[in-house]
Amino acid sequence: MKKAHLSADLIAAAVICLVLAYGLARRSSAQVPSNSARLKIANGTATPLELSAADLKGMPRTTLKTVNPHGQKPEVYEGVAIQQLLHRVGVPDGENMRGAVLSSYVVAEASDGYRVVFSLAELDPGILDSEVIVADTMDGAPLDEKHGPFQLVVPHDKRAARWVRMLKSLTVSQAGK
Ligand SMILES: Nc1nc2c(c(=O)[nH]1)N[C@H]1C(S)=C(S)[C@@H](COP(=O)(O)O)O[C@H]1N2
Ligand SMILES: [Mo]
Repeated sequence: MKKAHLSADLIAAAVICLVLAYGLARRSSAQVPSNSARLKIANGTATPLELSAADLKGMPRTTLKTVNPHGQKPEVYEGVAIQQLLHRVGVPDGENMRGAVLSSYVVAEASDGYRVVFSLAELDPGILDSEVIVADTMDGAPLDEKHGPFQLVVPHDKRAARWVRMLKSLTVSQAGK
């Protein structure tokens, strides 16, 4: 009889341990590591691209030396030309940037909810010397929490308002549709 009690206690203790361990495991898996950030790039009904920081490092890279309108000294940004990224979701370039495409626009959204718009045409180097990039480093170092991991750098703008920090997504849409 005593033996039966003991094993019931043991089973209860084991169950409590399992429940605690499960709870701890869930808590730690809920903490998103910072390197899991994804940049989403969407164009209409096509499957959106979800790029990791490593994906971005593996694409053709662009380096830009520019002065942040709110800073004084030149800064060197490195990342991927926005046109490269848009191309991956079917945005045309060169001579194909014509017709209905010219009524399309990109919404760039940040993780704090900040959003800005660009027309597709103003992001096309064949139309404008815009040189917009999605940067992931500044002066050789990864962007800090306030700016990164991804940030738009918009050298042709006279104010920094469209230098979207903490960039989360780029979404292409057609005006009036
Ligand atoms: N995500 C996000 N990006 C943003 C903003 C913002 O509020 N949220 N403000 C913009 C404006 S108005 C300016 S002037 C610059 C300021 O950037 P800084 O703090 O690096 O100077 O960020 C731009 N990018
Ligand atoms: Mo600003």
